Amino acid sequence: MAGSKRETVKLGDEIVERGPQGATHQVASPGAPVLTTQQGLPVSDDQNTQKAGPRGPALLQDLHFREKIFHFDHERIPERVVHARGYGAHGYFELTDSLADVTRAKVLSEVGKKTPAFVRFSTVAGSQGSFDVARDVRGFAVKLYTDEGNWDIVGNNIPVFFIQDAMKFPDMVHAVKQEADRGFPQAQSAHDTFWDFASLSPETTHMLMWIMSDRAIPRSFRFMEGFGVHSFRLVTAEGKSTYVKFHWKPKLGMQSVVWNEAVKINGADPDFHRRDLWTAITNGDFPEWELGVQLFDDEFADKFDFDILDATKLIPEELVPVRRIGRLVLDRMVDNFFAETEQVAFCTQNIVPGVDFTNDPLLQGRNFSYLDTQTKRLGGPNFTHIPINAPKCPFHNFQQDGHMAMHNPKGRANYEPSSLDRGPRESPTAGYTPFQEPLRDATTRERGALFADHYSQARQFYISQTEPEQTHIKNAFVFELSKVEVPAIRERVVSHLLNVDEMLAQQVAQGLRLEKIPQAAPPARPVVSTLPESPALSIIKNGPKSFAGRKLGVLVTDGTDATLLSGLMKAAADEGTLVELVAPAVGGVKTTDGKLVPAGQKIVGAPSVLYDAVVLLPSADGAALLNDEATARDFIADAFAHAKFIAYVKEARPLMERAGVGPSDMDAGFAEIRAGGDFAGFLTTCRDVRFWDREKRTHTV
Ligand code: HDE
Repeated sequence: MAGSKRETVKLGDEIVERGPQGATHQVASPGAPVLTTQQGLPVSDDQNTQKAGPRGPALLQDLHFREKIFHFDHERIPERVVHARGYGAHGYFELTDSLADVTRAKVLSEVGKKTPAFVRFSTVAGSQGSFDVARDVRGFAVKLYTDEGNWDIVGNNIPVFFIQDAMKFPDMVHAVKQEADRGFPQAQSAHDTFWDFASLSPETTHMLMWIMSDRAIPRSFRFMEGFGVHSFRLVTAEGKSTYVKFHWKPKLGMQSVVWNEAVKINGADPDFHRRDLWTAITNGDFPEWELGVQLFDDEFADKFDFDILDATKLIPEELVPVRRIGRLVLDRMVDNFFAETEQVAFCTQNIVPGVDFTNDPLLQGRNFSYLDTQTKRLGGPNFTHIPINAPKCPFHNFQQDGHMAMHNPKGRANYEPSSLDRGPRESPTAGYTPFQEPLRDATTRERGALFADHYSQARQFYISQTEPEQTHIKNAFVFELSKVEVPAIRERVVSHLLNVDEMLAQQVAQGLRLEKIPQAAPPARPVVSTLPESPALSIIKNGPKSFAGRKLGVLVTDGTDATLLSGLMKAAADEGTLVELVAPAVGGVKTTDGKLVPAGQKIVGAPSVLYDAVVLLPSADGAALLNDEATARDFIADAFAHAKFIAYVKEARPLMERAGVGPSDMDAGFAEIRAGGDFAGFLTTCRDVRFWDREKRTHTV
């Protein structure tokens, strides 16, 4: 047959097989599998359709072609209506402190037990193909495959939410997604419909403060906290309930990017967060979080200034400390993105005996939504048969049939009670029983009275931030509202901010150049302005203790000092910092010892926004060569503008000046490296992540 004729040819340094049509293949290793159709029929030619003659029309009888294209045509499933863009990884949860006194859940009682876990991080508003560093909430969904069934903590990286009642979720999501008529903007809240909805819904105010803060532009999934958000219950075998809020605390501390960086990262590497997680896990640098719980009882709930059922409120850690009870480690990437990350189906109603819900009206709405949406998204009720969704403990029931049923009950009796087969039976002792909460009120659509306080905790969040963080919040409001076309919407937002912090409101008004400050929105409940600062709410106050897990971008050229470079590599390895060499060509540079050192990136594809700090190690000639390379100048100018720590050799100074960074700009964020240079000292400085003082000089409008 013509299609099967092969010859061997040389391609570069490799010997490959070439078919008559020119396509080349690696030489098949002995025993390599034969390509087949889905029915197992061996395929003779995967390059050409059957035709009536070499130039003739294609034939419908080509079953291999038909099957291949038919399958391709059906590859897509609906993307998630929210949280469409996400990235998942496997790992385990290990309990370090037992909660057996407050819950019968085995996963929270047996210290040392490792429970398999799958985690999916996501942005909310963007489509599946949008960029990673959108200003947005991040989903932080954890599936624990416990011995008592799957327990999903479907949380976010922000502990509060936009709305209080699930009834408003479709409105809120419609408003933030691309506008209905024009189909843009993608993955952004900076547009009229979002701010229109938000400014007409004062309950969003607290969450607005969070998403205008740097929490919404994390440096990486590895550097963010996670929260269960709602108040849940832990319940003992005797039926005693304790309220609980779940927290995930990143071992690496928190870190975010700055907004101007985010804008540029999204162009330079739309997969910035995915790549970060992939690289860390495949390098064996496994990210880790501690599971923390805030436990409280009805007495605390009754005395608390806010309703614990209101998901727009949090419980300050200073009031109820977070008790660390276990660790979550992500140590394995998926084998197949679609099979696992895309098909994983989280559901708030997946709980285990000993964990239970509260009457939070957002949570109760979610309990309906997730199962419903999975049925549509994954095509039927048997999505639990997909391996990523199936429990890892034994499971038995009489649910049957439906599309793609993979686990089918055996035997005659597919029902119970039955006397014919000895099938599975319910267990009053092992089984889940809902917490027995007395119901007392008449049916209503009212919300609890305390739900009406929309500003007090927003204010508390704002006053708990450091100065640079407050500036970023102000700038974010100004940026977002400057994209809003309708002036009345901008004013409405300022009218709410006046109830949060007058100075903030004034600064935002000034940034927008509002002609006059509007009146404060009338609060539905008096604002409690005495809530104290809560240091736990600031990222900078909870930053890293080392520069581990961060990435240095090192600019090198031919003639880079080999001793300095190896000193840097050693210091970075000691600190646990990743190093990427950025060079004029990806093939690398010849250092002073004559060796060719391969580079990680060519300068044009590696702006400094991709790194946490930079080192400029060119030779004098190399620096001169880069003098007229705009991307090299941007590399330095951006590192400076983004308040990064910068180490340099004296040979780099002319290039730095060319980039607009002259001697008068050199602040304490710069370190000159001399012969035998002290990179360890520089990396210790980098633990502070940025030299924030510089921002006042680089962002003045
Ligand atoms: Fe979700 N949410 N949500 N959500 N949510 C979904 O479920 C919904 C809310 C969260 O990686 C959907 O499988 C309603 C709060 C995460 O697969 C959908 C309400 C929090 C993910 C849905 C909320 C979340 C989702 C879309 C208001 C933080 C991604 C696809 C009552 C505590 C999970 C899907 C993943 C996904 C509904 C509010 C977190 C439509 C109705 C609050 C992390 O079912």
